[in-house]
Amino acid sequence: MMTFSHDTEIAQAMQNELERQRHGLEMIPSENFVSEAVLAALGSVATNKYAEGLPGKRYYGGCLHIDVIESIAIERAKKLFGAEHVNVQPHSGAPANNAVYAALLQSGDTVLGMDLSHGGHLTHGHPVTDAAKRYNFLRYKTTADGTIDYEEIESLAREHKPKMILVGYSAYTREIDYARIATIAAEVGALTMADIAHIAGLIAAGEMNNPVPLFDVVTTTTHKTLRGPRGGMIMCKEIHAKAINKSVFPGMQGGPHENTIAAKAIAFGEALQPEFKEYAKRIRANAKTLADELTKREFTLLFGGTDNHLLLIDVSTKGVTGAQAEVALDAAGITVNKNMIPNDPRGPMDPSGIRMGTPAITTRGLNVEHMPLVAEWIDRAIQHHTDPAMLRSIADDVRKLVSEFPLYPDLKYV
Ligand code: DSN
Repeated sequence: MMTFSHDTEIAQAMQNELERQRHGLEMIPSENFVSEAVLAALGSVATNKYAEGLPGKRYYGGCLHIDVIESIAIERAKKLFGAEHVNVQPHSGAPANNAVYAALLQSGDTVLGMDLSHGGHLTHGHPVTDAAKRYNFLRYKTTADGTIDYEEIESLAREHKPKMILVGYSAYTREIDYARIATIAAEVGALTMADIAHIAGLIAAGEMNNPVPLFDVVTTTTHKTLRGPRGGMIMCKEIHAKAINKSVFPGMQGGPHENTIAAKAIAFGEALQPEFKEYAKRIRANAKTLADELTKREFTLLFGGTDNHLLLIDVSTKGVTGAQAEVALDAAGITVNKNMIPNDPRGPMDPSGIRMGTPAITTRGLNVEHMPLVAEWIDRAIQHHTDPAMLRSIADDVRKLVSEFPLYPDLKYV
């Protein structure tokens, strides 16, 4: 077996990370556990190869086999999402989004995207990003009852005539009406872009609406509900293919990470199997049941619940801040992240909310029958957030439950 156990510093830290993943409930909605095949591809010899360019048109010799790998990744992605054109080279979600902007926009162009605190993403025009300096992002918000405000999008679109309308979110829990967005965009002559990073696996499995047939361009990461390696991907109409390819390379990136592309191909192959449809159904069922169980325990769920894999919760109604809840849950063996909520009066380092999701615990093997217990632990940890003994005893119970679902049982770094 190939190993780096001779590098004791890294090996020990890696073993510690493996144990952390094994012994806790991983509930950050953007994380997951890849298959052993995906893990093996990431550590494969494909990492040695430079392959700037695209399959069949490379700037380096020796790309014969890499071309096979990348072509399979592209074909599988096309089949999964019904895409006309796919570029699998973006290193991750943010570079994928920036490559799309560079391909399809001119400096100063107006883009409509959702406000971060209402569920959007930093790369959708938050003022701290580079893209926000280059383009004129207008940010729409959700309504008071917690749905996307399509009427606001429509009126902002009519008033400002954006070059692009952007949907797809990282903390929004409801289904998206892509057809309605496409109609608004057609009326004002805007391009349509969806960032499906969070829900790509649910879309691939047919569990949520698919924007790919309707939209000009769709970006995603491959490591969230899609359960692949950390990485990005762009899907688009054939008409944009050339501009997108050029923008990824040489516009933004150099050599593609072919080990990651091999891992993407394997993950897409897994997502094409019938078992993946069952997995996606279970993710949603777990999220819905957890939402119901937390609501019974008087938690305040934003957007009135969930249609997808994630929950956004206002923990201020429980007398704690998002950061306090995150720290307490961590001590109880449950990993979530603090998160802004719509119109949050608090700041991003200690907001009013937490965000959690079910993709990783579903991969682990938990089902709806486990969700009342998970909700009970979350409730107890937050109520007793200043009681280390209580938090430790929850962590012990968590550890007992997850040990029934082994994670990478043969893996060992030290
Ligand atoms: N950082 C990711 C998330 O957690 O949602 C999005 O890029």
